[in-house]
Amino acid sequence: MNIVLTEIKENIAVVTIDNPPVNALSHVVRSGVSDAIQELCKDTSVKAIILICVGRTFCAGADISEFGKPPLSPSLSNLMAKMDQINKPLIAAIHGTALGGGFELALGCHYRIMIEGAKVGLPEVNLGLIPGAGGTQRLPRLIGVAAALEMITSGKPISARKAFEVGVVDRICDNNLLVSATKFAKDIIGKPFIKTSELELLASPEIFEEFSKKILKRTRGFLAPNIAISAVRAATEKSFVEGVKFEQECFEKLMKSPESLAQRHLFFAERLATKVPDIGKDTSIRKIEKIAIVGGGTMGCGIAISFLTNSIPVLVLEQSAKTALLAKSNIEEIINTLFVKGRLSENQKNFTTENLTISTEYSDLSLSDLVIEAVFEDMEIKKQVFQKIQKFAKQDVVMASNTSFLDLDEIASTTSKPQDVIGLHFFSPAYIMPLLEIIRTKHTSTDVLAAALKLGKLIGKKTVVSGVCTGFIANRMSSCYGREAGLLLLEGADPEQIDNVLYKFGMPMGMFSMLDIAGIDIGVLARKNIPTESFDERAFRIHEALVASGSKGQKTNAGFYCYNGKEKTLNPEVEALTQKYAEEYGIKRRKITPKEIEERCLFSLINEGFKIVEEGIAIRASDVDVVYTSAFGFPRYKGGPLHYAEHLGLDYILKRINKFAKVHGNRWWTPSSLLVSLVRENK
Ligand code: T1G
Repeated sequence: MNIVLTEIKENIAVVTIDNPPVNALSHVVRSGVSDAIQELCKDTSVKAIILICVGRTFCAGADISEFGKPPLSPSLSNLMAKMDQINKPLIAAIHGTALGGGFELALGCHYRIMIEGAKVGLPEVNLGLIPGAGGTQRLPRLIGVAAALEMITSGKPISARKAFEVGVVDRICDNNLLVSATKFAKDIIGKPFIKTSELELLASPEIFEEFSKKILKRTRGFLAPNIAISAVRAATEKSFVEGVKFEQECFEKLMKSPESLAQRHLFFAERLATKVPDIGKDTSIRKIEKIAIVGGGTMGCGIAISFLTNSIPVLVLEQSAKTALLAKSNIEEIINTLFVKGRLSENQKNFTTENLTISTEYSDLSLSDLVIEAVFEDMEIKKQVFQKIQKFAKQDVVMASNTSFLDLDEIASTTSKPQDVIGLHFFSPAYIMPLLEIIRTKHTSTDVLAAALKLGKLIGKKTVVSGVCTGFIANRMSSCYGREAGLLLLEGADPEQIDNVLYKFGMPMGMFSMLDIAGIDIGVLARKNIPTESFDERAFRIHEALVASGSKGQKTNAGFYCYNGKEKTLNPEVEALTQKYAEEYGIKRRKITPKEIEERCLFSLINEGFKIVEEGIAIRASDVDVVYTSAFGFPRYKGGPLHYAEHLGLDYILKRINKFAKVHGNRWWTPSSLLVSLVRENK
């Protein structure tokens, strides 16, 4: 199979790239295209060259699997420099998603033609990089500095229509891409063409300072976006050649940065997480087309929206006409808000109203392939719901629970078909949070698990498979992090000090601010359903006392903080409660350093993550990183708790855990045996 094939017809050359799965610009592709262009330049019969790909997409970027390995010539930059010398028009014919180096390859051509529905983008910042093949120099020359800064620092692709509007694409065509590109070539043969690199570019220096301020919040802690700004600025202050040189220097520095290593780790980790050892390409997949959700509360409505906005019809079952109506209006209100914010298309909005069915009759579940219960987090209630689902749904219905920590093996054992039971743990709000924990019970059959993985991808979720334990992966780890924060409160830190340390580390917000937003009562209620020995009740006494006094968080204008409009101040109740319970538990309060706060919260998280892997609850360590970055916003530029542990040094982590064990006891600080063995192996 030729990865790069050249054909010449009627003095138009077509260079076709065929490098599945995404036509990544691997060394073989770069060499093939370079050689092809060299030959075609010499062939005077060739009047135009079309660059096109087969398969699902135009080149989707440099080959990320080559990163960190010795570079192989020609580099993408060498190829782009060669293309810049071409003496005949080069046309990029784009379908699918031309991203990163793929889009840069297209920018290095003189013309671009795109299929309607295709996308182009420079997502390098998602990998902790900046475009490294001239993108920061060519894109602003084509679409202007402001639009280029937005595209490059957001990493978000744009549609063919938008690309045509901003002038980075010359023509949009129907699905006959090669036919359209050939016709376009004939239209431009003989006409003068200009190189992107020769386009003039001017901009005031202020635009860069203002833009850097504008993106400060959303890029906090990330290196690449601001370096991208400096590379685009270089395009306005240096010659093209010097600008490309500056871009390359920045790119190479970022390539070696811990931030990029962390973000590239997550790129592959998120794809690896969908690979389950006993689910192969030939594993049968249970058919799931008709989906029903029992429970139209916050979670049920959020889950319904996740399906509806991905063109999957949903039936929502509620207990009464009143609650059914409420569920319907909640869903419609959220859909409308998303639409007004531009987060949904007109089609998605219309699809939802036309494909949401609300019912109060269990008999309406008779045609459902999948029924997800999203009722109150109470074991008995869930068991009753599963009994009713079995009674009214069809024989091979898949029964899923959205429980966030209850024992799914126990729930499955109450059904006559435990092999058809699975957990689909969405995070609230379900239509926004990217993670879907798929809980595999000891009975879940492979065709059901395969169907859940397929469904997760279909609705754009990052899926991670978890075994059954209290809290599965996400909440089990979060409870350790929360425990240490609660104990530190009793030991002398205050909520603000703890929150500031965690925010400075890179978490989206501190533990107590997060509890106030989510509602302190959620955790208090959850702990009533789990064995008391599975958590340290001292760490949550203040939470319980606050909830008992009505301070449940932002929704009651008081929790760990008091909220008065935009003003947020420490709740004085907390200090009094802290004193009271510290005394009750005989805890001598002391000054606590930011380092201790950070290490106790994060190392407890890391230790639990290693335990989750060693127990086989998570299939692999990188799955834990996917969970914690997607569910709780662990900074992506640190790669997730276990990647971060590797970066810090496992021996250091173990040493500190042993120290905490000495001071605070072994109950919560027994080091994971996997961690211990990894340290021993690394010695
Ligand atoms: N290199 C190598 N492998 C890649 C790849 C890439 N760029 N992109 C995807 N794959 C693999 C992926 O690991 C998976 O492998 C399979 O393809 C399908 O991917 C110089 C330096 C294109 C939108 O960041 O966003 O260019 O698991 O499951 O959901 O400036 O892949 O099957 O073995 O994601 O249909 C810039 C990254 C690189 C694009 C398709 N480009 N890729 O999504 O499939 S840096 C990117 C994606 C760069 C230049 C810089 C998506 C996709 P496996 P998938 P998908």
